Amino acid sequence: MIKGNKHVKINMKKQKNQAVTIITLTTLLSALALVSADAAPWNASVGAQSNDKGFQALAFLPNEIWIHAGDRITWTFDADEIHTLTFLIADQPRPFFADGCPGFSMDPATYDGSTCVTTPPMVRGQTFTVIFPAAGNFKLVCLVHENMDGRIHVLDLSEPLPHDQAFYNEQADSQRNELLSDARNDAHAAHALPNSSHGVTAGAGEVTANAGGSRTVSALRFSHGSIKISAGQTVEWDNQDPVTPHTITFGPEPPDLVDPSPDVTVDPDGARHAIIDSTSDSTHSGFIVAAPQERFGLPQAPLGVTRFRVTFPNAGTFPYICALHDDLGMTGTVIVHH
Ligand SMILES: [Cu+2]
Repeated sequence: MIKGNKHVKINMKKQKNQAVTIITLTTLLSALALVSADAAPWNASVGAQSNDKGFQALAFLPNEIWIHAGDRITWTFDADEIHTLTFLIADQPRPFFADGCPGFSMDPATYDGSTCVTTPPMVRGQTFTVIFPAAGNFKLVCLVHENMDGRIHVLDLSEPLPHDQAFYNEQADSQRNELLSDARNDAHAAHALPNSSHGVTAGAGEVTANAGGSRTVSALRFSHGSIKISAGQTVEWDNQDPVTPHTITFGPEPPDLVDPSPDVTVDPDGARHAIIDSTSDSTHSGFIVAAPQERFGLPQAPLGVTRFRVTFPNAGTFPYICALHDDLGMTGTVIVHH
């Protein structure tokens, strides 16, 4: 803007007869300068994790921001767990994250409530900017995680903003610390309650809320990195997380992660059960996950399958993974003695 004004002043000296036009131009430039100084760039982040990636905060940090119409917010992704940054339109059914809105928005995107905006799944280090030209209150969601949302209040320029960027940085820091320490506590409290004496908890977590929306924390670890049993015994995995699915997968990952492999049977109490005879056997639990949350006016959700059992008739060392989170370190071993 300084350069522009200088240029305008030089023009003024050279062409006095166009002074009126130039004064108008100068006024316009000053007005633009005011608007652009006002159209503040804001910053926030998406997700957070512990150093070993085992504890994940599935949250927008912070998840409630007040800005002016014309402002933009740049979100920085901060986790190896995938997230999307998504603004749906009213009444739009939640799409599958890999499909987008459908499709994915260009960076920077503009959102005023009339057209859906979404990123593809993104991870640590990536950024995405959204410009908000019109006043309104907008819900921000992650298409990967159902209990991860926030809200952006876009106010007219005449309205004062309640907070500055330093406030939001502080909010993000304290919410990050709170959520990750919740995840740590959940993991420590999550002692498997098996129906056999050999229980492993496959994931723990909780959904929490503040005035901005829902946040989820997840401990993406098996409670016992390795468990020792005797031949003929059964190990039972239980998922204590309210929303995050996990799998117990011996051998190669099947193409279909949701459903159990054909060898898996169902026990009378609904738990899935497999038998692994040798270290070359493979089996896949399918998603072990809590039932979805109930909503008024909808049919009640079916019971989720939250337990998986494997019987080991023979001795050996049997490594396994969670096919969804092995890249974040969710792996384990069953050691079977004679
Ligand atoms: Cu998992």
